[in-house]
Amino acid sequence: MVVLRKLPGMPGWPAALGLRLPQKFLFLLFLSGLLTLCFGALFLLPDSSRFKRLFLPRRATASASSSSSASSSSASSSSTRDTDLPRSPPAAAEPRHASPAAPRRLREKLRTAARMAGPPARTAPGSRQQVQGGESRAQPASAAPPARETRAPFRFDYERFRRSLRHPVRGGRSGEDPETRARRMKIKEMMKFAWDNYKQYALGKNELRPLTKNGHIGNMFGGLRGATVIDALDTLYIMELEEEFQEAKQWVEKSFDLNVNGEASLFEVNIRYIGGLLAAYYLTGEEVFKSKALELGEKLLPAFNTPTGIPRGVINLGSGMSWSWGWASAGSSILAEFGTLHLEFLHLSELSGNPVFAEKVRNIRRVLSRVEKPQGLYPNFLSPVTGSWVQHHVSIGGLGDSFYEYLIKSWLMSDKKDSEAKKMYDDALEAIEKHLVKKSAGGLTYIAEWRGGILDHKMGHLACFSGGMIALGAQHSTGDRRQRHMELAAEITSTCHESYTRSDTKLGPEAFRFDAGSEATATRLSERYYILRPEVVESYMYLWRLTHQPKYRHWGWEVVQALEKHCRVEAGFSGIRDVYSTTPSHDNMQQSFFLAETLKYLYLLFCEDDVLSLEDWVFNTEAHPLPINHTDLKAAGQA
Ligand code: DMJ
Repeated sequence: MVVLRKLPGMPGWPAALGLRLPQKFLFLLFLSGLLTLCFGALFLLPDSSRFKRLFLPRRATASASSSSSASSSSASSSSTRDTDLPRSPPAAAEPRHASPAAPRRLREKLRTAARMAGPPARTAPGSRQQVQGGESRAQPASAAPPARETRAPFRFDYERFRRSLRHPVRGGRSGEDPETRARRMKIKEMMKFAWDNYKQYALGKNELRPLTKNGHIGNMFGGLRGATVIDALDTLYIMELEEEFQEAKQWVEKSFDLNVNGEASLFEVNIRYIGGLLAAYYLTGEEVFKSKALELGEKLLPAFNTPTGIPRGVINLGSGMSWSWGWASAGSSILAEFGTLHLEFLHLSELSGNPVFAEKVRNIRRVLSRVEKPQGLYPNFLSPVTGSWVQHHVSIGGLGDSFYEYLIKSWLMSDKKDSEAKKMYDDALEAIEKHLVKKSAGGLTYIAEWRGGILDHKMGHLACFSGGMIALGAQHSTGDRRQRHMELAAEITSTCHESYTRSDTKLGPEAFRFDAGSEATATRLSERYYILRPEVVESYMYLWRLTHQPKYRHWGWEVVQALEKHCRVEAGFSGIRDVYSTTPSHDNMQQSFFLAETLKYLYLLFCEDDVLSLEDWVFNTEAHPLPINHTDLKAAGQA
């Protein structure tokens, strides 16, 4: 106690008061008691958090402070994981200057002002933001617990989500005829065969090479492995291939390494890996799928660091550096790539409580809704620097396709709240109907491509998904429009079926044309191949569910038979090089989307409608089911 030390030449101040020894002791005792009381009071007083900050380590003060920063949600660092979440999100917390000494009404006002000031970086269960549907709405004030309470990090309420579903995910198993069941079982056997061979010869590689019986890694996924495992998870689960699902899950737990350093396609990683992991989580509730999806999602965020926020197509998953595809004109980004992130990114925000993912895709929407569209059409190439179109090529097939798909599905996934997406979809479809939909001399309806105003009378296999999409969208139109769109969907699907029936293998070519006397056939050698693509059976599945016309099941069964005859080899399924040759040569590749999409859509075609019901789920463009946000049940507290 420095103050009591006797200074040279000066009497000590207790002595100066003329105290004797016992009195001195009593005085010292009293003084030390007083000091202890004062010091302790600093901590006991209600508004003592500032003093605490002076004395306690920074981390321990997190729950006492109401000052978590919105910018902490930034993409960049691993500090955005659940364990590091600030415990007291600002939207629900009191502003720093609102001491309990302030009158209650003033404190209420301050709390309301804080809530309206904008979304927090993170949200806690009591103040969760609705991130689906392009909206960000705070829950009512009554849901927010008092600011000073210690809160747990954000946790997605999986049980609540499951209660919000209207149908059991694998359906109720009623009312099916024996033939339908037998066909479904056959498709399940095909899935088991595809998986078993992948597991035996290529587990951990991206795809199986079924002729040479080894694995293929490729360069699309930036060093990530196991594309077939991730793509197959939900199909295995839905088909009740329990043992195989466990094998796949174990691989994810033990061997799926995200610390890779390579160039990945943002689009492919998103639709296959993030989509596959999200679907596996929603179907099973297994945390490993969620945490891997979120970790991977954060690795994709640097791709959005461009002047417009439109992401570039390629990203190094290790360094975060990103760039545009070398083949994309003038460093542009591709419509079908940056336009196919919305569904997955909204779910990443929903599951993490971190709005950064949703903000990224809302910004893409903003740029697209503002840019001028030639004749109402969306060209395929956009500059991420200027936000303007780079080339006027429009296609509902490759380079454009899933952008349109994600507009209508964003609206559906938002429980029909995202009206901006619906309007963009309706307007785009109107322009497509007006400028691109044509009828061939032989009466086949098709959707042509558009190059600066000149039509290319060609349809890619990829464009055949549009029959299903247009039928899905038509369900929510009325009167003439609904009928017109259902007819268009059926006609396009029928044209795609023609592209199959007109080949010798009964499988369709990569692209088919309607010029120089050809009708739904490939005219170039380079367009005759079939790589196990799903788009045609995808449309059969939607048209079946929405019309129940038996022809769609018949057409699907034709595909099953053709796959068995021409694509099944000793160790898996392979694509073929020429659909017009009865002795086709195989390309030695079992694509991961064959397990994710082709076999899943075929299986669903022979299921009752309540298996992955369209009332509960939308399929991402890789056929991974993502749940619809049933806001009515949530609002009513039934979920
Ligand atoms: C899949 O990866 C997806 O369907 C994507 O949208 C387009 N191409 C393949 C399948 O053909």
